[in-house]
Amino acid sequence: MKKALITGVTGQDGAYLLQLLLDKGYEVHAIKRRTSTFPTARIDNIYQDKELIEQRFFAHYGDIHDGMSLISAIHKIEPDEIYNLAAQSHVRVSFENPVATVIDNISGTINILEAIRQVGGNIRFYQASSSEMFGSTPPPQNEKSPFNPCSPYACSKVFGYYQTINYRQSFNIFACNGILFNHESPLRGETFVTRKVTRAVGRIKMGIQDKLTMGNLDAKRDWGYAKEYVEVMWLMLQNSVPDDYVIATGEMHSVRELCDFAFGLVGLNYSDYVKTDEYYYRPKEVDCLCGDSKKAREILGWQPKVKFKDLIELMVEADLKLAAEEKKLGRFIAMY
Ligand code: G4F
Repeated sequence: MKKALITGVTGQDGAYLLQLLLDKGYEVHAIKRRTSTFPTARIDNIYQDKELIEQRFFAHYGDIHDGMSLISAIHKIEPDEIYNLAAQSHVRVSFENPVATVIDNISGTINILEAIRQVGGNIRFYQASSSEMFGSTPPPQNEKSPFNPCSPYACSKVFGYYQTINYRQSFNIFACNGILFNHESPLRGETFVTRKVTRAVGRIKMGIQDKLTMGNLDAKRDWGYAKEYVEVMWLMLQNSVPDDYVIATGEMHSVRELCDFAFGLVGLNYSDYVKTDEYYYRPKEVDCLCGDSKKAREILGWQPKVKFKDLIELMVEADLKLAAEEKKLGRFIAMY
């Protein structure tokens, strides 16, 4: 049975990847930080499955900042594959907490790579790199496009990207970068733009929210479905050679179009509800991201099936149900 180790398992991508690997018959291990409340909402379905938690899913206390704990976890688990998904991933927050963001994102990557080097063996490594690294480089962006990072988050991701390549070249480690463009789902954190909008659409439609306060409506992004994007993380590690891949849909839409389409799905006009506030603007914006994932299509045989409209539809549908549930429970506190 193949064994995988995931950092960041409680995030959106971690939850989908965990499910994917379990479905493929893997034994999956995760590094978990101690917290006083449970951060496991996205993977509670796994915890409810007695067979899985006794035999195929194991969470170990550890910390990506603590290289020793990683080395001992890797010694004990002997994973075939490691997926590094742990990060402070919110771009605007990275301007407020630049040092913590950079430390989190850089030290996790270097500690895992160094642990792999020290433990030895044939462990394959996936690094969650980001389209934010392209920053102000105009679209379409592919593996050959220059990086022009525009935030502390993006700068930290550029470091992780090069560190991954450096360990591949220096120590022959099977290490890959997935340069993922924005990827969303009903599991997306509620402060990222798609989910913020679809949550508001659900709650406004159910009468438990009245306004939505947003930042820059003119920014454009290439939004794909997170559940499909974790499949390509796995595919990268199954290939015969390690490499770096852009993962994207190749479609670009503005935040304004997102609002228009999402509110329109429930028969509302977004301009009646959406207002903007400087608070949500970034000191430096990434205006347009749209990826060219030809290399992944040709080499890994991956291509996205769910595009912008289907994605927003499935998110609005899920968030309408959630808002109906909240209404039933009497949870009328206005968000945002
Ligand atoms: O949803 P966002 O916060 O995502 P962003 O900054 O593009 O980054 C996300 O995708 C990257 C690529 O996969 C990841 F690396 C990163 O970790 C993260 O997951 O914002 C998207 C756009 C931005 O241009 C932002 O300025 O939406 C604009 N926006 C407008 N109003 C807003 C808002 N973003 C947020 N979060 N909240 C707003 O009210």
